[in-house]
Amino acid sequence: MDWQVFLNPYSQAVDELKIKLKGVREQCVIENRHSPVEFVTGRVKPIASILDKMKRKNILINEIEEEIQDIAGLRIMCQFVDDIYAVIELLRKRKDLDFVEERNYITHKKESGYRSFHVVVSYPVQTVDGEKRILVEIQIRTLAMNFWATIEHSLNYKYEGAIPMNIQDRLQRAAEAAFRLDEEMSLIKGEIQEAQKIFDQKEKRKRT
Ligand code: 0O2
Ligand code: 0O2
Repeated sequence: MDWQVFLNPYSQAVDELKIKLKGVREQCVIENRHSPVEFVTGRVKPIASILDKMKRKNILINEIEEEIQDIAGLRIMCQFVDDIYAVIELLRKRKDLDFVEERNYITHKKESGYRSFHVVVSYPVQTVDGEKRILVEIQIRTLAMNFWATIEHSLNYKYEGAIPMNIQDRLQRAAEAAFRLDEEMSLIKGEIQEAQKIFDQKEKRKRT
């Protein structure tokens, strides 16, 4: 298996989608509209993580293209829960990707307390040998969900998946606090957006 050759289209897809999704924010900022996209990150899954997942899920090397859906991964962070659904609608309308699967871990949060909306899309990459469609996982979450998931991910790494009970309890409580934070922010969404519009206009005037 030549990993460099295999992963190249995935890395191309991540780079392209990062630019395209950041473009959504740019357009909104230019047009002085509220952007449902706060920021975008992306990565190609490291080879060691692909091998781990193959082992854990009994996936053969010739099955990874179909069975491992997050070799290319994008993450879209939003300010408000409503923005997540706006982003999903926006993605659904795009002509450069097709939805394959949706996983709503917001209405169905994971046992760990994890919340996010996952969409798996099929994305066409133009290669020297023609078009190649690959699967890309897009995770869409609020800043609060991202904060929680980032911390939980590091703790899982530290404890190699066996987080002590007392810390698990704390994480559960932190997840509930993050949920309440999202709810509180939604209640004053109008106020916040108005303030941000005024701020953005001021910033724009400074630059022109
Ligand atoms: P900017 O100008 O900082 O917004 P790249 O290839 O440069 O696009 P890179 O370095 O591969 O991106 O990093 P990654 O992990 O894909 O994305 C990190 C981006 O997320 C950076 O933006 C960070 O600034 C941004 N980011 C991280 N945390 C926050 C946050 O809490 N709020 C906001 N608004 N942005 C955050 P860039 O691309 O460097 O551009
Ligand atoms: P990375 O690169 O570290 O993010 P799975 O069986 O859980 O591995 P599945 O069912 O194919 O994967 O997909 P799922 O559950 O929709 O998405 C898995 C990804 O969602 C994980 O990727 C995480 O990014 C995120 N995720 C899912 N559950 C949790 C959780 O409890 N805590 C945190 N912090 N993140 C979660 P990986 O594989 O960890 O890769």
